[in-house]
Amino acid sequence: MDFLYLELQRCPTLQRGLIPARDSRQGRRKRLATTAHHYPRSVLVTGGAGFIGSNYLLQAVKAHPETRFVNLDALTYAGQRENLAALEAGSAYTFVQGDIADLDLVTALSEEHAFDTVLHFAAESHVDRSILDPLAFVRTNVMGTATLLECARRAWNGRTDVRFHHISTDEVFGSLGPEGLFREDTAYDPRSPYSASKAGADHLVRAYHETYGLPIVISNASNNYGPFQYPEKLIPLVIQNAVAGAPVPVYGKGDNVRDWLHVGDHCSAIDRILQYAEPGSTYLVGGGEERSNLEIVRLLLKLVDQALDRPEGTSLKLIQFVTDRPGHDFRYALDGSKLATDLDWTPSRNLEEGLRETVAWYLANGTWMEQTRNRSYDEYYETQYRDRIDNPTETT
Ligand code: NAD
Ligand code: TDX
Repeated sequence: MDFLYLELQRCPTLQRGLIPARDSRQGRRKRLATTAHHYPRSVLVTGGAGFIGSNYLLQAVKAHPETRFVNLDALTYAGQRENLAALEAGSAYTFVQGDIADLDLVTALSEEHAFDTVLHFAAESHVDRSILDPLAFVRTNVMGTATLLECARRAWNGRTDVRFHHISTDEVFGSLGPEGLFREDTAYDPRSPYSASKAGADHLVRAYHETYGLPIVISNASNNYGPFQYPEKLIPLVIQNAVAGAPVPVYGKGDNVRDWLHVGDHCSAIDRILQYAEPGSTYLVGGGEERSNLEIVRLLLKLVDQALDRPEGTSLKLIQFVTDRPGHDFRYALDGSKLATDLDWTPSRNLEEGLRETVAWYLANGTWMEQTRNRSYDEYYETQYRDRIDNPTETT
């Protein structure tokens, strides 16, 4: 069973039989340009208390009722165990607080649970923090990934019925100009400590495949948005500042471009890749929704105003152009055709609808935001933004 099954269960159009569920699924399987099929039974999920990991586990535990999931998460500022409270009562899900760079812990967990799958989300994930404190990124993203790989190599000892799936980012490819797309064979050219550390992790994952034959897959995704994203990232930051009537900081001129992917789509792509990608392969996962930062910010402000019944345009005055991010990558954009052709996967969410739902989620989950906005967030915000906001570069 995969996430498509869940989509079919909740989609009235499909339930009414316009696209028969069974036929659709069988048809998809026939079209896949792969002979691989890995069905996970015992999965080590790392970083499952973070944004994407939480969304993945909430879907996967339902979609794979016969699979057991162990979530190893250090609960850094970005991890919230409460996201997954609903899963803790069941026997299919276990939470372990710990560090992926702790070889003894990871070894003990793999002996206890006999994992056949590692789904590796855990990372330091915010570019701005990597500029403030790069070594934390090298430690978790490079050393942590190396530790997991080494543990998997020792535990699996040449087995082929296993998978190590690294969740990576399009940022490893660097910065595009106004034209062109990243492809799976684009040369790596990371430009921030975050993207360099993710590139280092990708290289190690591939090295374990080439050298030891470890059955790995890598997916490099574009910018995600949706529920449970820590408010340091652009979209939740804009929503919360707009709700509070606080300045909305836009780096530089706001003309940098990102390709936005709904986290639910990303999770369904991960599920497809994990099960059907050939060992050793890489897939790019994009949302096909390129926008400049200024376009995204304006759209979000409109959606917040609508959700709060404010007169149209009320929040636009909150936009404040501030000092740019050093080394700010200009544009990310992906060619998703390999994933579409080989594994019959394309994103399903429209950006404006996805953002409207996301705004509604944050407005309905104020307590989550309060819990997440702990002291460390306020300290971080002060360090990252105080000078910028006190010294705007221009105003709208
Ligand atoms: P996040 O920052 O929201 O969550 C990271 C999680 O990892 C947190 O729960 C944290 O507690 C945990 N963690 C951090 N260090 C750890 C350690 N040493 N040991 C164990 N757990 C640790 O990140 P996210 O946005 O959910 O991203 C998940 C993965 O997806 C990352 O690898 C990231 O590089 C990748 N990615 C993210 C995006 C995006 O737009 N957010 C896009 C592409 C790829
Ligand atoms: O306050 C802000 N103002 C602003 O203009 C913030 C936080 C961001 N920005 C800009 C910088 C980027 O061009 O918005 C864009 C998006 O910024 P982030 O949300 O920080 O994402 P980005 O740096 O693009 O990286 C994200 O996508 C790829 C994730 O954080 C990474 O984990 C992922 O790998």
